Amino acid sequence: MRAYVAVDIGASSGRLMLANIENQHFKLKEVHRFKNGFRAEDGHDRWDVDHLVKEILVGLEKIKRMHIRDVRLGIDTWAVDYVLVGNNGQKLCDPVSYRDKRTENAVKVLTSELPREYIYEKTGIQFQNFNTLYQLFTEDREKLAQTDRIMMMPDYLGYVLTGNAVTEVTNASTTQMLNLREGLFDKDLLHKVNVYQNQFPRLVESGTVLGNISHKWHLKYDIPETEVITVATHDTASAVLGTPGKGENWAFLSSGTWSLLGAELNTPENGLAAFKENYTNEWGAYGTYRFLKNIMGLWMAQCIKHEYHDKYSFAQLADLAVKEAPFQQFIDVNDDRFINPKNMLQALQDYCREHQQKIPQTPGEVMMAIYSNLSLFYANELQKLAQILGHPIETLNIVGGGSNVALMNQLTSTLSGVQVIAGPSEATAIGNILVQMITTNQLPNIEAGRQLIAKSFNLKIYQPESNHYAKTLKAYQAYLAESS
Ligand code: LRH
Repeated sequence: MRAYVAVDIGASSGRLMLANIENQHFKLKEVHRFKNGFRAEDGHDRWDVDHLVKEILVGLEKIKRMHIRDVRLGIDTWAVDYVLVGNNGQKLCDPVSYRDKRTENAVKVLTSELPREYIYEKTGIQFQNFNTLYQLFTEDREKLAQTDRIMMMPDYLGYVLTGNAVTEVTNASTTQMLNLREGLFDKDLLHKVNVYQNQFPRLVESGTVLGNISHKWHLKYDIPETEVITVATHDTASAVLGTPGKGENWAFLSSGTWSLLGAELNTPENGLAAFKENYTNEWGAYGTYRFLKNIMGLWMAQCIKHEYHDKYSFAQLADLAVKEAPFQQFIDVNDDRFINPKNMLQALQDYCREHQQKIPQTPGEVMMAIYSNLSLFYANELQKLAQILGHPIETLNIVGGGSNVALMNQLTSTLSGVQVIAGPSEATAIGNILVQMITTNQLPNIEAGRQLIAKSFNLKIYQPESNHYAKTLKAYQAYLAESS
């Protein structure tokens, strides 16, 4: 039998996870973990993609040493970033990170030439400076002219490994360049940013067999026979697939570097209310849409942990936070200054100073400020989500690393009055593997996959603790309205 492997690469780390179904339970094991991050080079923050390819192969070597000879493998990464490939099949340069400053004003400039309503009506995608549309808008024109192929990050990794090039839709939709109605790249938007349809490899759905890892890699690395399957290559798409949501009225919160809060829909929702609230309709696997809002997420905590020289683990930071009182200050966590500040702690404290909010000082105070304000933001967005969709949200499924932070799960449940189901923390790798299993007929469909997940993982349930924060949420909403 073949083993299933998920390669799940986020902004700060990547890993290879080995999975299988044993005694009707989904089993998952981490076999390799490596660091990721961007660094300054040639005036931009860039990803080291050769490092990512190498680490995938090193992980596969470990798997072979476990006497596994036959592997199926899917790759997911963060969205929006792309690699420019020349006509010799090689990358022209290392890709620029979406957090790079080059797109700082790009939405403003581009939408002064093409109206927002026009772009949203076509794409249903939220306006974020870092979307591929704006990255290409600010891209080096000379480089673009030399570009044979524009490849999204996970598609590029699959291409380097197999030699086969595709553009997978869940990730491609985050470019803000796909036309919702036509199901293809939108010609007007491509034209606006000086690229051509034929620079993108053919669009494919999640669950397409890409091909085997090329012979040349077998010469360099002692790896198993490996067939690559193009899964839901956008990590958030995989995370939503790996969320054990039940019934009709559940929402998800994929809580990692970003917090992505929303609902899975069968038809996109790109009406006026969604436009005004800047909700997005990213394409999902199996004809679904991820209707969601991007929230700054644990990125803030990750940066601060780093700035404390990694003296504390995340668990220790959470323990310090619990000792502090919540809601000592209101912070709009989606303020642009937090996207890529030189120093996150400084940015947070400056924000509080400028907005006459209490300045958090100790690690516990700082972490509590982040956790309580993320929870407030989630509760506020849950209300908006219910309003836009026109039905109440009964359950919020929190998945990803952030689902381990009990404090935030409880605060979110109490603030929103919604039951929270936390886990699994590895939803992204799980969603990646579920698509591989469906593609290879090990599972009939995603519903069966979600049922399997619900019974295989220990999910934690949080109920609202009376309504003693109802006033706090109202005050926070008033604060946001006033300060925007
Ligand atoms: C999360 C994520 C998110 C995108 C962002 C760029 O990792 O993919 O869905 O908006 O990164």
